[in-house]
Amino acid sequence: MGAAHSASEEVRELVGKTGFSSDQIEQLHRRFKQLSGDQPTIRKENFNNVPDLELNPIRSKIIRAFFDNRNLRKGPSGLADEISFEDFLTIMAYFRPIDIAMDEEQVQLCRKEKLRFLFHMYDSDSDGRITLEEYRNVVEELLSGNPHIEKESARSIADGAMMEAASVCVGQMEPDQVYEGITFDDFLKVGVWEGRHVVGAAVVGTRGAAGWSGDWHLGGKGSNLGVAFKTI
Ligand SMILES: [Ca+2]
Repeated sequence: MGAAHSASEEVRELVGKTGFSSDQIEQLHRRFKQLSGDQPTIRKENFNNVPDLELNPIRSKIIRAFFDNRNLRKGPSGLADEISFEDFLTIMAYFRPIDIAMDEEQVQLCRKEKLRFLFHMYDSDSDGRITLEEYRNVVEELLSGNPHIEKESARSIADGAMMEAASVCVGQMEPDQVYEGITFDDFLKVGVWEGRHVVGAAVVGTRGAAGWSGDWHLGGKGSNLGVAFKTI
């Protein structure tokens, strides 16, 4: 942390801004320093040496999510070249477990933020819609780690989910009508994340679910997205 303020003053400010406790901020700061090699910012290359990410089929999407201006709340599209510690906290906050002390409204808000983060992972060109191509892309990548699932099957899983989204959101379509893709509102309506596959289930989490029990986990043990964020 910078030299302008005392460290504790800066931690206090970050507690107010991010909702993390001062202990959590210090713990995350140690990880940030480890990752950045003691530099003030992290670049994409710094993620190359995270062992738990190495085998993750959607590794590139996870790393990209850290630099996505939408997730950093810095703009409607584009990627940042590097992120500061405060940016890092902004991203880590999406992975924070749903707190049992939250009231229903806060839980809904928290879930919506997580879903927005997830939506951005699918909507790779930031145009506000997940097209069939983008959806296929994530599902194929996600299932690529499983030798028993062929590319064709991944494709049909994606196509089936997309058709369902169209029927829920548009209803009966005319023969020449084209469904242009899932908007964020559609995404909330359709519930593509709910158990459809592990990205959604893991990111959204549920109150008290094992994957979210107080650790920086994205996904449970053995899941495709079993990224232990504690190693980040
Ligand atoms: Ca898109």
